[in-house]
Amino acid sequence: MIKDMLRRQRIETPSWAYGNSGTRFKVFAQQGVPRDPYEKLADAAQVQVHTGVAPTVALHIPWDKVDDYGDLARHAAEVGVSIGAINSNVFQDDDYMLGSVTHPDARVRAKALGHLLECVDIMDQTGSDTLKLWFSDGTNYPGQDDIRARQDRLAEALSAVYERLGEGQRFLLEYKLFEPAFYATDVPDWGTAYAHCVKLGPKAQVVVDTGHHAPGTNIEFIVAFLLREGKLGGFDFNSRFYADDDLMVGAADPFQLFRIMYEVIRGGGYTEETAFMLDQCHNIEPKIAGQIRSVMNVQEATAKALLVDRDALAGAQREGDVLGANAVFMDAYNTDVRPLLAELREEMGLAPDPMAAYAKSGYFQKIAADRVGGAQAGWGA
Ligand code: PSV
Ligand code: MN
Repeated sequence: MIKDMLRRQRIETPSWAYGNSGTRFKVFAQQGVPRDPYEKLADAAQVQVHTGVAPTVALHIPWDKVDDYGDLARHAAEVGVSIGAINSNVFQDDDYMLGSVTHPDARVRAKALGHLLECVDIMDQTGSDTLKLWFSDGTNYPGQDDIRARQDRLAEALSAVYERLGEGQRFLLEYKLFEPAFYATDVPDWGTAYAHCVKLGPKAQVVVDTGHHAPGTNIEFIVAFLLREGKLGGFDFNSRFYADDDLMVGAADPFQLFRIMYEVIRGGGYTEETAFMLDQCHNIEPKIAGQIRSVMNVQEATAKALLVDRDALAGAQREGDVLGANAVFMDAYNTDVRPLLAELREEMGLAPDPMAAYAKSGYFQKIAADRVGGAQAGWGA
């Protein structure tokens, strides 16, 4: 039963995780990094080959811009993956210094909206059903712009994108507390994202990027609440110690990941309707292996969450047995699920240890030798 649930799990990897990345201080180039979206998909396919639960890849436009998206989708199928969410980018053009869809100038707003609509065109061409919207929009100084008018402009743009969505398509609205805006971000929290999505209708849902909260925020509460309202569209998984660190999910706080996955299961969100995506950058660790490790971290948290004895927990909760209820929860968390997952992988025809299998495959040595010359993909290219 638990194994069946784990076998059905789907975790989407992001194309940008395979490119070079870094901080504003330095982007370190690594060996074998893809030069184009085709090579990114080939790398993502390795994660699928060794884990069996990562069959889709999120694209970021314009980082993954190609002439022929139909051809890219065909290439994806050839290497054994398919295209997942299309991530829009209205944060890297000079025009967006004061915002994109909330910019005070109507010309800039129209340009940003044009990009979002282009992303829906790309969904049509790739067969993707999910558009991910993240806005860096906001202000740095009190009085800089009209906070309320910016909400009106945001609502207008979201409504136009919503109207453009086709049958079976949806958008996920992502929030982020701060950065790059340092005073007031236009979509800073789940409440703002939720309110806009509720107004628009069922094709608009909230995506929870686990790195986008103030320290100490109870993310599992947000997950429980959004699921209860039918508004949790998915996750951008990563982990953070300080700000939006984009580190490997489950690295900073595996217990938090377990608590989140418990609420997902408890709230009926463990279905194909919820997008479980990674949104990470591997600045100093090897990228494909970093993605494999991340997928395994999500699997481990999920297995532990599935192990929670729900009947015993409900019983203890009914009795007001505080310590008993907590013990049921902790028992599951403290279970070593690695043998169970190793067994499952063998049943799926995979190696029990994906990290070791990938290392043994020689794929990294091959791309390091083959991918010489050309411009390596990076965060922003
Ligand atoms: C913004 O910080 C974000 O989380 C959005 O999802 C972007 O699309 C992504 O990072 C880019 O890495
Ligand atoms: Mn994100």
